[in-house]
Amino acid sequence: GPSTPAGPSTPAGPSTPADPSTPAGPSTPADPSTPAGQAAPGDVADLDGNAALSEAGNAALSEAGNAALSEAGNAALSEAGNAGGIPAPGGVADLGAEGYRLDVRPDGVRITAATAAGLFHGVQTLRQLLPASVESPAPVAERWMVPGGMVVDRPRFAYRGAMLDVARHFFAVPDVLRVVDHLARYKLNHLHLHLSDDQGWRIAVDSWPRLATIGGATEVGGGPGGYYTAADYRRIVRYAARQHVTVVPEIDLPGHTNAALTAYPELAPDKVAPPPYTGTDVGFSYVDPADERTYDFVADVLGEVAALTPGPYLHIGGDEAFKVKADAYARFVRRAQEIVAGTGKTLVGWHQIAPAEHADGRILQWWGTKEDDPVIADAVRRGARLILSPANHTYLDMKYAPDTPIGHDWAGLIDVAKAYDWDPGAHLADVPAEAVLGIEAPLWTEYVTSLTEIEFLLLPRLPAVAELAWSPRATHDWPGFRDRLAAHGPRWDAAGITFHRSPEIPWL
Ligand code: TNX
Repeated sequence: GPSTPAGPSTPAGPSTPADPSTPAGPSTPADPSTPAGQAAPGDVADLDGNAALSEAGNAALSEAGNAALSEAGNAALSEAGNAGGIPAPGGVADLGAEGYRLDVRPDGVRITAATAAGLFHGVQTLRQLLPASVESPAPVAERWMVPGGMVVDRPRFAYRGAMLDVARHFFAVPDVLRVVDHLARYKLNHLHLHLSDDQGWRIAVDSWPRLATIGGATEVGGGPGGYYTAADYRRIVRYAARQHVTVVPEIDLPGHTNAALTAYPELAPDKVAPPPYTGTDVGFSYVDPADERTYDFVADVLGEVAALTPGPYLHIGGDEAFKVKADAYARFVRRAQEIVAGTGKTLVGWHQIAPAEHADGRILQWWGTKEDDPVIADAVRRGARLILSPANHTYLDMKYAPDTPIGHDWAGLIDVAKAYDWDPGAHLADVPAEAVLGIEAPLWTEYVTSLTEIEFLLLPRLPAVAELAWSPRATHDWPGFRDRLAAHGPRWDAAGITFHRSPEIPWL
């Protein structure tokens, strides 16, 4: 209720090694109960050497939590340990599908959740309450002290994501897994993979094999490119699932298809294979919307990708098909929507598909830079839901500042304050907050060639995106966020993670 104490350890003070995703505070309707035994402000739990998570009666949940925690550091965790005398809390129903309750008392730590995802998120918060040295890949001799208190926390939005463009430059599986780690750390739960574009096709398709073998052999700048086999892709999906991250595959249609056309010229409007493309222009290519073979291709590809994908979403792109006339484009999108419906997946498309006929359950990913878009508002009235990726706030390929060595600036410069300074629930005129499924920060990679560069652009902006996606509006507070974020520099340093030392942040 409104009078619920957020807890003495609510990670909000500059002295707390805190979660940039502010846990839900006094305004949250989520707190199931006022805890019977509240720890006093000076309390700590000392987890030295024998920390373990246990959840009475649910081995699967405690296993998930322990796996997450054991990755965090050097202590040997065992199921035998216990969270001491902390009383079992009341019900977990109000914690929802992803919420958790974290109790830290002198005799131990308890994380309570209704689901494995909730427990996992609770462990991420606990991890941030531990000293920065736990992030070191090498064992460290240090006592693990956690500030005492109680946190009840659950997300504002169900969809919290980031996108990696593996088409402009190809990134091998280990790089993608590392990006998953970064998402999970900040309680983001979707990784959108942009799997095809003019410069490369990145996923093996049995029924159209040359897409990968020929279409995958290029990238921006003329490098060797690459593609994921089905086994590679499954490995990414499985790894992500263990961290409660859902992979959202995108096959960009009908534009951004030059790589596919080099492999299968019958899909091209003039039936001639174009040369491979290694530049950075957009909007010049498209599959022939007037040829039935195009729809066979779309059905085969989307069918195979759907079959590889346990998650609910299938993204069909739809952006920047500048050379396709509006009516042909709308007919193409309608057929693609029908094909996706046939796979049983929920369709996501860039917001350019909005004018095409509505399809049940469809989700538009909005990447505009204004705060008023009548075409989108109209699509929402017809039943579409939105993933918000405002390019001037969430595009991680934008430069931080004029002197940032890599990145675009067409949507403006995005420093951390700019990334943090918007409200997903009230961003678009005439779009109610209920239509917003969540937010996503895309990283396009025309100018990004390595994991180091990915991390440089992700961090420290990704935690800003994560806090907007997770925390209630009532806790939105730039000075507080800035100070909490500062404590993450030493954590990234300890973990060997590259980040941009944004001058706005008072790094510790
Ligand atoms: C626009 S945003 C694109 C991409 C580019 C990006 C660069 C969108 C759906 N399309 O093709 O990579 O700008 O910022």
